[in-house]
Amino acid sequence: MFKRRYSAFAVAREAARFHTGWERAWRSPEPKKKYDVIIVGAGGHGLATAFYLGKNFGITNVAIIEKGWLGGGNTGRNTTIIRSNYLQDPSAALYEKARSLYETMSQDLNYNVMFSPRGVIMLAQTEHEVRGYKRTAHANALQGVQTEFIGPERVKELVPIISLDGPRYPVLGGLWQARGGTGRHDAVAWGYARACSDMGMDIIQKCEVTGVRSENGKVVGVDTTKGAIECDKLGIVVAGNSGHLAEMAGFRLPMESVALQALVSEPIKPCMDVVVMANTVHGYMSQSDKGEMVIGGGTDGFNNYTQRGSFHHVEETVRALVETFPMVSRLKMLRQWGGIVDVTGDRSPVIGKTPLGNCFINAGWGTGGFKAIPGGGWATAELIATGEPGPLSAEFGMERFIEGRFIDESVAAGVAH
Ligand code: FAD
Ligand code: PYC
Repeated sequence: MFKRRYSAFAVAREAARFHTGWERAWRSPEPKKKYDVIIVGAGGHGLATAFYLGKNFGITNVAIIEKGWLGGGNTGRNTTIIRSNYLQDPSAALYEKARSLYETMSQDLNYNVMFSPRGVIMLAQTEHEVRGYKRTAHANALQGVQTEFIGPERVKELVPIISLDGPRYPVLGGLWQARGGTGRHDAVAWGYARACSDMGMDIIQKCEVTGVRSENGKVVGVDTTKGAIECDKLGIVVAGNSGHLAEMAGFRLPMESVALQALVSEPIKPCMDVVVMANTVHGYMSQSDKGEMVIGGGTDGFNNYTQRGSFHHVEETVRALVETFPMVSRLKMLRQWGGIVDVTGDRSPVIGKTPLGNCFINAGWGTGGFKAIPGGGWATAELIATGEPGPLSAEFGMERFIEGRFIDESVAAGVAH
């Protein structure tokens, strides 16, 4: 697949010639008149969908159309937590597939995505949470997902900087997934983009889709800021902008768009080598390889498209973190940003058909779709290639909201909701 492989030998060769020989990682072509498949949105899910269309189904006459820069949406704005400790069987299957694909992603894409399975703890700080996480651990055992409920002493062993006796909520234990962790978000987008480009797919950046053209109940193409482009099949993969794209295509979605924000501290010496999520007080934290503490909290309580987030959330999030890790009170915060997430009522995504026969959608990942990128892409590629959902996405169609067949993941969605 890769015309020029990245390797230790390539790094040495380029060092010897002052790095003059590196090629661009992906091409930046002008759009063709027509493609077999157009994917709208070059975030992780759009790029992964295109990648698996090529890799698993040999479909490479594909354009991925992006209004900004690839990975510049939520994929490049998230806090990179990867875990598969969900409750319901369809979710556990989808998120565990994704987690397992992360394990080999650097090799599969020949691109270092810095997957770091350092372990994730979701703290239990009320009796209700203890019961909820024990239930999840039992469900995960049946699903083949490795998690365990651990007591407060083990939490303290794993996270020496934690305070077990918070001023409001003590730490009563936690749901521990040792093979959860983090990855480098930009690298995930860049790795997929390079692989798609090498397969001959066109990634068209700075090109906004402004309309969806249909005839007799089928999509025939899209209008864009670079002109009209025809296609046989359309995939809508635009996260917080899903409602807009659906409106262009003439249907409505059971989703809301809200801002979710994150912040990082100044870099400090290594002090915490696992990811900790404190869902009751609404804060979470991990430490990046650069030493910054990566911090986040809940979503804004109202719908908006600001890609920024409200200021009072910063205060609430830091307060939650100071309760949990008193040392945070001595940290300076370096920068803050936000993304627009697409939230469904049952906190599970939609991967499915739409009222237009050849138009498919991957959306509704809310605050938790980074971890799902390879699995979501895999399932969406199968859906687009065959026209029918495969085993991974069978339960995730939009019709579940009409049939009352919810996949309730409000506990697993956790801190950010
Ligand atoms: P995106 O990456 O947003 O990609 C969609 C793309 O579509 C964008 O690039 C956008 O520009 C493009 N687009 C939109 N409209 C158009 C148009 N009209 N024409 C062309 N292109 C268009 N998830 C986790 O699993 N773990 C976490 O720790 C985590 N933390 C988060 C923290 C924050 C602050 C945020 C905001 C999100 C977090 N998430 C996390 C959620 C995760 O980032 C998203 O669920 C995931 O990135 C969604 O990927 P995507 O490819 O669907 O969307
Ligand atoms: O889904 O694990 C997650 C998450 C953490 C912070 C935001 N989303």
